[in-house]
Amino acid sequence: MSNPILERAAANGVTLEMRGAVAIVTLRRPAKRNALSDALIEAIRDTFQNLPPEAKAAVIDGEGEHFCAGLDLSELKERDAGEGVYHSRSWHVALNAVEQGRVPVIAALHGAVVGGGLELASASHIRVADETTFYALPEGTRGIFVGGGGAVRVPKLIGAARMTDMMMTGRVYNAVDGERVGFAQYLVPAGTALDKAIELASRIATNAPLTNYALMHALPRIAEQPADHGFMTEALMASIAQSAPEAKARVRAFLEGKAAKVQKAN
Ligand code: 1HE
Repeated sequence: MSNPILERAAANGVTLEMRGAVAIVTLRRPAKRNALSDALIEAIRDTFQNLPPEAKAAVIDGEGEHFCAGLDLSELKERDAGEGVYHSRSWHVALNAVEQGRVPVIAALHGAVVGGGLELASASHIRVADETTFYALPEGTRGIFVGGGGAVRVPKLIGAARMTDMMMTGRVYNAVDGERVGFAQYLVPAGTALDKAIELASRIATNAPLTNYALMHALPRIAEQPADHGFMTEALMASIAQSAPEAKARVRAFLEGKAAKVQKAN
C-alpha cells in the first residue's frame, strides 16, 4: 500500500485489503471492542474517501468478538454546545463517506452492533449478520443521544417507533429479531458473515457501475421525494442508465441467450 493516507488510517486502526475488486475495510481495535475514537472515525473517513480505483465494492467488518461497541466513551468529555455539534458533524462526514462514496458497502456484522456501531452499519448499503449479532442503542440509557446519523438512518431501517422503544427502554434485538425488523438483509451461521459479505460484494462488483451508482445515489433521494417528483427523477435515471453502452450489451446478451436467467428462489 503506497497511499500515505491509507497508511495513517491503518496505523490508527482501520485497515484496507483488496481481494479482486472488493475492498475489505476492517476495524482493528478489538481490545476496546472497536469503540469509535476520534482517530478511528477519521480513519474510516480517510479510508472510504481514498479507496483504490480498482475497488468496485467494499466490505466493512470488525476484528475480534464484536463488530463495534459504538462511541469511545472514554473520550466523552464535557463539550460545550458548539464542540458537540462539530463532533457529531465529523461523524456525519465519515459515515457519509461510507454511504455516499464511490462503491456499494456491505457490512459484515457479528457480536455487538451498538450505538455508533449501529450507526456505522446503517450507513452501509447491505448488512449481513451472523447468529451472534445483537443490536442496541445504549445512548438512551447513558443519558445521551445518537449523533452519528442514527436519527436519520435507523428509522429508515426499522421505523421511528422501534428506535424510540430501543432508546427509551434499552431494548436489545438478537440476530433473528434483528433480521425480522429490518436491521440486516441476510442472517448467516456464526462466523460466516465476512465470507457472505465478500461473496455478495464480488457479485455486486460485476454490476454495471451506473446501476450501482443509481442505487446508492438516486434511489435514496427518489424515496424521499414527493411521489410526483420521484416519478420524474426515476424516469431520468432510468433513461440515463439504459442508454449506457454497457446496459445495451447486457440486454442483448440476454436476448441472445448468453446471459443467466432469473432462477426460482429456494
Ligand atoms: C469501551 C467501549 C466503549 C467497550 N467505549 N471503551 N456504547 C456502549 O454503551 C457500549 C459499551 N460496551 C459494552 O456494553 C460492552 O463492552 C460490549 C457489549 C460491547 C462488549 O462486552 P465485552 O464483555 O466483550 O467487553 P468489555 O469487557 O465490556 O470491554 C472490553 C474493553 O473495551 C473494556 O476496557 P478495559 O480497558 O477494561 O479492558 C471496556 O471498557 C472497553 N470498551 N466498549 C470505550 N463504547 C456519535 S454518538 C454515538 C453514541 C454511542 O455510540 S453511545 C453507545 C456507546
